[in-house]
Amino acid sequence: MKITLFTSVLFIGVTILVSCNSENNKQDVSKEKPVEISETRKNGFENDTIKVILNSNDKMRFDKARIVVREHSTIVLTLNHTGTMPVTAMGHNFVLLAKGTSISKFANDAFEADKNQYIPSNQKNNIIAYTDLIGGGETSTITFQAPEKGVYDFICSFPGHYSIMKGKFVVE
Ligand SMILES: [Cu+2]
Repeated sequence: MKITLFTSVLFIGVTILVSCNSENNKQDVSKEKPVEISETRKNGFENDTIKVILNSNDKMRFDKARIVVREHSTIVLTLNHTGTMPVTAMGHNFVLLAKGTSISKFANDAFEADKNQYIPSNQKNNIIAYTDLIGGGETSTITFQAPEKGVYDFICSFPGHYSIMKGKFVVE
């Protein structure tokens, strides 16, 4: 008697389980949608343009410690120098470094590159993008493609500035 009851319960249980599964399968099929290809995608890149304004000043500061952009977007970055000091005393630039670049090593090499706006030629492979070196009242705008997803460092490579003038460039 006990065995019969157990078998019945088991049978009912299995029946419920099977019917639930078939319900789920039906729902899954009805939820399927055709794959849509966005018209903004061309050659694998989205044509989104992101404008970034980065200000710098006579107090040796950027106004942003973190810049967040989307993968595959085109970045139009404008660096402003809102101060009045000349480029020789308080020059600023924006240098976006490739992953794995040693900031201190880069800055040391940049120190030697006074003839080249403090952009060290031996570190070209470690630079994703950079602006002109500017003084008070000046502006430099650059356009570049966002690198692959990840977190990158940006600095001002003017001698002595990188320890304060640095931030994270995040590609999501
Ligand atoms: Cu600077």
